[in-house]
Amino acid sequence: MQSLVFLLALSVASASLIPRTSPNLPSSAFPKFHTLSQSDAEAGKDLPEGFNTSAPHTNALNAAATVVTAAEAACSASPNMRFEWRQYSGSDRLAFIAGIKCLMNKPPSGNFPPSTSRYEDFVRLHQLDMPNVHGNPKFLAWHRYYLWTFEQVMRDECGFDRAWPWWDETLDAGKFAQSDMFTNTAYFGHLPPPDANGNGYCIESGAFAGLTCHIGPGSSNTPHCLSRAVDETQTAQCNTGFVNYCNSRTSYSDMESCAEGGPHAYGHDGIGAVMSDVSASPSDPIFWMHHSFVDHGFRIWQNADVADRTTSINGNDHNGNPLTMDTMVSVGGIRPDVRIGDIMNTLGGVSIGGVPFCYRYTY
Ligand SMILES: [Cu+2]
Repeated sequence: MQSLVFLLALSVASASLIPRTSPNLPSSAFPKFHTLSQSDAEAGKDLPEGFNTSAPHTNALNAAATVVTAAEAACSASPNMRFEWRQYSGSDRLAFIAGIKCLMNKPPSGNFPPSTSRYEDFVRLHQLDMPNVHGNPKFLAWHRYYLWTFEQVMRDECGFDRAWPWWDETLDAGKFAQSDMFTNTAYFGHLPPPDANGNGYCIESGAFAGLTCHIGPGSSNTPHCLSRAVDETQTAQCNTGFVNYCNSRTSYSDMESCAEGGPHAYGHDGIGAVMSDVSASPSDPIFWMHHSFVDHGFRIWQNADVADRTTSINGNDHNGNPLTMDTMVSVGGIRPDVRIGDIMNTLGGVSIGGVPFCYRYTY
């Protein structure tokens, strides 16, 4: 027993002497998101078979679409609000950052090796699901549920009890680095431009200074520092015109293709380095803010025709199978598998593991 105590004391003492062992990987180590320019999108280059103007949505809920369920009525009466960062109070912001740090300091579940924390469970899940949930229309539905699951786990396991934030990137397009999310040292840490070789910098400011990422890059798992390398010409593509253009597409799968390759991909690549890693980008906590923006765009598209666009879907999954409202969406058992039909309406109030799926954006 005594020797065990001695060994523990020795390891604690030596831990503080160990130099930081998380290398700053070059930009080339991070597999970038494939981007689609607005002009190519407007020319329909992402849609080789043409625009799906007839919008043949697979509508499994047609008969029920006009019936407002009790769950939906209850949810609509008092939904959970997602507040834009600028409307989110200083105390809420700090609680949100603390919630992320709490998950980083919690042990992993053991279900997502080689994750080293509860937070990295989510990164590993994303890495494992990468091909299934990117580059096809399942992307928006899966990431909606993934973000919601992250929220629930922060609430359940870290006691987070505030409203959830979202980020209106259109207000920061072309000047992400000036946002106080990055400039205020209480939040996400700075957003530096790349060095002379085009590589990112390890983040040494903010709440996540010195963070080591153990998942990624790509499908590998090599410890590396949380790094960023902003390209504001790319963040400029997260603008209202591009978002509105994508949302002018009437079929779900056409809109999805534009949103994923457009503002979504430019936001990732624009922040750069770890965020530009398609597989393990959730290693950078700003991922959750970026995906709240992507989910917001999806919901705004749905709002233009709520009756149809929350009850139907189209397009094919990664394996070429048509998406329907009964297609299952999985978050690796962190929360129950759900039907796409359960999460298409953010105000549907469908009970998932006893918690209603129920939220709306402040605008
Ligand atoms: Cu993703």
